[in-house]
Amino acid sequence: MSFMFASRVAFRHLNEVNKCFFNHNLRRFVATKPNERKTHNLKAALTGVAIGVLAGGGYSFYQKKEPDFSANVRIVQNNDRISSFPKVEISRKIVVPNDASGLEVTLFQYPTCPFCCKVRAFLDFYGISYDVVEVNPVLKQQMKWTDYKKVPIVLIKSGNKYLQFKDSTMIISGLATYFRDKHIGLDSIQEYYPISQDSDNPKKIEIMNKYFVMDGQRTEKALERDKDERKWRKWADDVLVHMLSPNVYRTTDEALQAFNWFSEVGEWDKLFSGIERAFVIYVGAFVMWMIGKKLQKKYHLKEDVRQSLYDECNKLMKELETRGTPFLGGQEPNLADLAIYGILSSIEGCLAFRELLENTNIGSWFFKMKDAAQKHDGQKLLM
Ligand SMILES: N[C@@H](CCC(=O)N[C@@H](CS)C(=O)NCC(=O)O)C(=O)O
Repeated sequence: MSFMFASRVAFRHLNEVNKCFFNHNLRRFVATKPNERKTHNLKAALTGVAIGVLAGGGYSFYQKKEPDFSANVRIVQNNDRISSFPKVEISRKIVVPNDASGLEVTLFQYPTCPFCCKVRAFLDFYGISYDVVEVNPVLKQQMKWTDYKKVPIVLIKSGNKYLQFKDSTMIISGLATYFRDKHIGLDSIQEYYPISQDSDNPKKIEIMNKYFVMDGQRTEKALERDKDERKWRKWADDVLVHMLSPNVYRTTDEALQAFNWFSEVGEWDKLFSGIERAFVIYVGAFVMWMIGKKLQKKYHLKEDVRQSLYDECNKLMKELETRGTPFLGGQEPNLADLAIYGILSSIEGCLAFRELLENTNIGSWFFKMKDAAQKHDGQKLLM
């Protein structure tokens, strides 16, 4: 394995989705199919990557310019649907008694991906039963049926077909729209969320209106509430989420601890052989520690990255104090509470989270949210 290849793999692909703690493109380190994996490939990869990483050759990717998305955009109808359920194994079923949604939902996810945690927070709070398909983060065989290459993705049964809801925010807004007004009909939900696609790079898509929950008959007051809810949902996606990687990977020890936790929660012992798992954990932790430093600069976090995380969480606490309500939604959590809770829950097993609890009051809100989600408190709102 050449130096260039190793450094490209280690850095460019790890950076691709830098918001996620573990960038799942480490798959290229491992042979293409489980039964084709060969130890010598792994050794070669390990050596090559180690050299690439240590020499720092992969840093070139940071100089790459982000493609200018708005330059050449076309709007396409969001009507992704498939006629039969893909041939994938359901990893587990979350069955909620008295599920009032009437929906058949399947969530394709990585367990510690913050965007997947957001969707789970929503589904759990509203007491929606769903099937989970754990996607192998390296081989991604479970995603072969779709052109969308990210998780979460949700399939919803509608008649004799399945609708694809892509992007955590759209999944939540789409379902919330449906619950607000079931007359809209499941099949029509996607129409509210057209896709803007970069003509030069069709894989680069953005879902329009994704923060909007649709409903034609909103009162003035409700419209104001919706606006506030969107503001905090956007804050969760655009600000809070960027606090995570630099904090979770603050030191090499923390990065290693985080990767061990991902391995435990993601049951990597079932996905990888012992040596592969150790490889992914050690190399991944090291690379993400380096990327965490870059992200700290990119998002202008303080020298002490913990402080930036505390500052952002304190903004939420201050807002709740000013409002005098337990949640941003008032007496009940709204979509903003659920998004923030979901994102933070993705680091619950990390030192950064424990220290966040010790240094801010966010725990009082966070555990109320956890309780509400676990007890499916939102179920009554659907009845
Ligand atoms: N905007 C998307 C972001 C989703 C995302 O970036 N997911 C990451 C995992 S955290 C992913 O699937 N990356 C591609 C990969 O792992 O190959 C959302 O909110 O759902």
